[in-house]
Amino acid sequence: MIALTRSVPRSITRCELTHVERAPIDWSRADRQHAAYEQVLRGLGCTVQKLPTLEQHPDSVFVEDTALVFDECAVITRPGAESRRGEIESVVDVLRDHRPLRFIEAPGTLDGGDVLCIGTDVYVGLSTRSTEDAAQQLALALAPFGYAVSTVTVRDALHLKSLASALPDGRILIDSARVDAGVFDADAIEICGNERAGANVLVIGDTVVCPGAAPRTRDRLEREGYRTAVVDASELAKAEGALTCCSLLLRD
Ligand code: CIR
Repeated sequence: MIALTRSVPRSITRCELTHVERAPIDWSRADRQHAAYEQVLRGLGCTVQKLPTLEQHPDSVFVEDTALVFDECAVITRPGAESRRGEIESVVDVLRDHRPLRFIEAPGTLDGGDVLCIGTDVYVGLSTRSTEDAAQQLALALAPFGYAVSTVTVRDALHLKSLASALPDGRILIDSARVDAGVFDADAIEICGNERAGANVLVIGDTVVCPGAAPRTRDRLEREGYRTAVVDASELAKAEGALTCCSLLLRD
C-alpha cells in the first residue's frame, strides 16, 4: 500500500474553516503530529510517498480532498473551496503513473472527504463543498467498473466522512446524531457519547486508526473485535482536518 501525504505548510494558520471557530494553530505541534501519523502508516506496512509541500495552499496537507483512488482508476476532484484548486496539479503528476485518470469538471465540485466507499457502494455527501453535478460525473466515471453511486445530504459537518467511516468488515462507524444510519446499506456502530471526532477513522488493512480525541469510541471498537491504533490529531483538528484527510491510499 502506498500512502501519499504532504507536509503541513506553515500557512496552515490561514486555512479554510466552516464549522470550527478559528483558534491559534501551533505549526510545530501540527507538524510533529503529522510526522507521527506518517510513522503509524509505515508501522502498518504503508510506503509513505511525500507530495511536494505547498506553502501557497494553507489546506494542502489534507490530500484526501484532491482525488479518489480506486483499483481501476483515480478520479481527480475539483475541490469546493477555490483556494484549494491548485492542490490537484501535483497529485495528477503522481497518480498518472499509477492509474488511468478521470476528472471532475466545472461546474461540479467535489472534496474527497465527502466520498465514503463501502465495497462497491459509493456514497457522496452533498455538502458546502460537493455538488449533485459532481456526484453524477462520478457515477458516470465509475459505472463501467460496477460501482453504484448515491448521495447523502450533509448538514452540521464539513464532509460526509466527518460523520461516518467504513470499517474493515463492511460495517460503518457513525455519528447518527448528525447523519441517519438508514441511508447506508451497512450495519453501523455508533460513536461514543459526544466524541464527534471519533467518526472519522482511517482503515489500513485490518487496523482501524482512531483519533486520540475519541478514546471511548476506540474502546468500543476494540470490544467489537477490531484491532486499533491511535494518532493524536488535535492540532490538525483546529484546521477542521481529521485522519482520513491526511493521506491518499493506493494499492500498488
Ligand atoms: C478545509 O476546509 O478544506 C480544510 N480546512 C479541512 C479539510 C479536511 N479534509 C477532510 O476532512 N477530508
